[in-house]
Amino acid sequence: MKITGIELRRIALPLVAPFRTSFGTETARDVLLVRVVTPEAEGWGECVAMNRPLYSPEYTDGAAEAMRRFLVPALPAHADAQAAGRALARFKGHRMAKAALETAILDAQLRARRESLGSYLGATRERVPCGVSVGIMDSVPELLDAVEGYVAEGYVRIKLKIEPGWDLEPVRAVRERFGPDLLLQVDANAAYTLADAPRLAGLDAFGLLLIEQPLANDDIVQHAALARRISTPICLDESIESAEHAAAAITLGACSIINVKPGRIGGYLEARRVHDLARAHGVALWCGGMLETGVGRAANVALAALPGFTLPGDTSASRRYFATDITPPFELRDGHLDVPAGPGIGVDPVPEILDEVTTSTEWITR
Ligand code: NPQ
Ligand code: MG
Repeated sequence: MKITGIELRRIALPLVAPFRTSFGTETARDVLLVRVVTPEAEGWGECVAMNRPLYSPEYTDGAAEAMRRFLVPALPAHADAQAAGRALARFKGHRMAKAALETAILDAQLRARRESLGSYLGATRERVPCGVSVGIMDSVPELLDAVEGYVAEGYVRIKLKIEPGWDLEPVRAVRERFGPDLLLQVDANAAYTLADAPRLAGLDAFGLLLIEQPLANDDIVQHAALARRISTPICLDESIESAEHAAAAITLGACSIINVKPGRIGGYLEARRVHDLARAHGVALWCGGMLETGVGRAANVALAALPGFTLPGDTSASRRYFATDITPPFELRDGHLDVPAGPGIGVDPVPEILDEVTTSTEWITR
């Protein structure tokens, strides 16, 4: 496939409400989109980097710079997603930047041959059950109201963001209010250390599905030690940046569940590798979220339809985050989202909406 042009586009989308995690409070999403133009079709990719390196070392301006300076110039004139992935592999890190570029190429390639991303990846379902991630709040009553709203919308699983000072009390309150059948899990975004093991063991009483990334990004070994001291299953997010990391974490006993975010691990091809590996080892998977627009959300929903994704993901409806999405909105029906069936990622940005939220555009040449 000949790549005739690559456009970077920055958009700004306000969030419907501030989203607070242990690493900070976000009120808007500053997103970098990649559009790949070929003679047969166009393809879209969304870079999931935040505009500050609070979740991982990548950030939006850095991803754009990596693309324009190193990644795009390294692409062969003719490339499919596999060849692009190989050409980018010599550059260390920058997985979110690589993922966005590779996904745009994959989207163009699949649109050209009229195959859906779900079909290409090996999806076995037409719709996926959805969970929702609930931010840290100022008070427990406020949290209970938020959870009640999401349960009423149909979300089949609730994830509470936690941090030291906001953990046992909110979890106990939600468990008491919504009962033992609510699928409930927590995400610390790396806010604890192994010295907090006694406090984290206090969560064992609440029947949680899992605790996500309690310790630091590079603490895979310490997660294995923690796993021996608590009974809540450990799920890794930030720590897993590749299939190799997943293999190491599984071997060490650092996690029994993995949150797969294609952006964090360098793309959908690597996500399929993690899927196959984890499935072979009996490690459960679910698809995470990075407050994606419809472009990134569409691709995540396709991935979440693979057979190894046995837990509900953070693949929430568009309105969880945005009053107006740049694609037709993803809407929850009976707690599920439909997997797009059209070619490629199966959705297109609405030109008028896209133009309205665009803050800059730039063509990069090879
Ligand atoms: C997680 N996501 O699983 C992340 C973290 C996260 C849905 O909980 C802007 C951009 C704000 C990306 C906040 C969810 C974000 C972000 C949180 C990612 O750890
Ligand atoms: Mg997480």
